[in-house]
Amino acid sequence: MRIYFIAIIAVLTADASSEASDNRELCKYIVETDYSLQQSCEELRQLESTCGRYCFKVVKPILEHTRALQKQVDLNETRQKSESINKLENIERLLHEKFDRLEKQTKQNLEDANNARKCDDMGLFDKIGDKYYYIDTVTRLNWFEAAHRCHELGGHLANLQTRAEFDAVEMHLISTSYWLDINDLGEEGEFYSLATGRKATFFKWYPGEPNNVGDNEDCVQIRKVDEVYALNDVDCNIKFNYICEKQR
Ligand SMILES: [Ca+2]
Ligand SMILES: [Ca+2]
Repeated sequence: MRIYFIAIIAVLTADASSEASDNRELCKYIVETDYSLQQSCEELRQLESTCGRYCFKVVKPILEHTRALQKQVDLNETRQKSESINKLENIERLLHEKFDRLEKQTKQNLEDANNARKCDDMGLFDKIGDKYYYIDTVTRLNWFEAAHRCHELGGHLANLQTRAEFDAVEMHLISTSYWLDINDLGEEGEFYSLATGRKATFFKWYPGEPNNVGDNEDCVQIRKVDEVYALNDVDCNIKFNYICEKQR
C-alpha cells in the first residue's frame, strides 16, 4: 500500500515539475526571440504558479491520507507482531513446562525401575555364610556368558576363597556342575580369580585335576562326583549352571 501511494505522488510531482520546466524553457525562448510576446510569457508564469498551488492542494490531502494509512498499517503490523510474539512466548512456556514434567516423570520412572530391578536382582541372592550368592540351577551358559550374566546382576562369578565358604555353598548345590570364577586363561597352570584379578586362594581339586585335557581346559567348575563336590578344569565353552556372588 505504501508503494502504491508513493507512485501516485511521484507521477503527479513529475508531471507538475515537467510542465513547469517546459514553461520556463518556453518563456526563456520567447524573451530571447520576440519581445512582443512578453505578455503571453507572463501569463504562462501565472499559469505555472496557479498550477503549482492547484497541484499542492490536490497532493496534500493524498499525502495526509497516505500518512494516516501508513500509521494505521504500522500500528496494525506492530499489534500483529506483538500478538505473534505473545503467542510464541506462550507456546514456548507451555513446551518448557511440558518438557520439565516429562523429564521429571522419566527420571522418576527410571529411578523406580532401577530400584525395582535392584530389589528383583537382590531377591535372587541368598545369604550363605558371610556372603550373598545366586545359585542358578535352570540356565546353562558357557563360562564367558555366565561371567557376563553375573555382571548384569551386579555381581561376579563366585570366588570361593576359603574352605568354610566352599563348604557353606556346597550345602545348597543340587545340580551336577556350576561355573566358578577361577581360570588359567592368561597363563597355563596359573589359576586366577576373575573377581579379584589375583591368584585364587583356595582349591579343592579332584584327584588328578587340573589336567588341562586336550590343552583346552582353562575354566574351573565345581562338580559333583560320587556325592562329593570338588574342582575340575574344563573347556570354557561347555554350558553349565553357574554361581554368582555379590556384596549387598
Ligand atoms: Ca588350562
Ligand atoms: Ca580337567
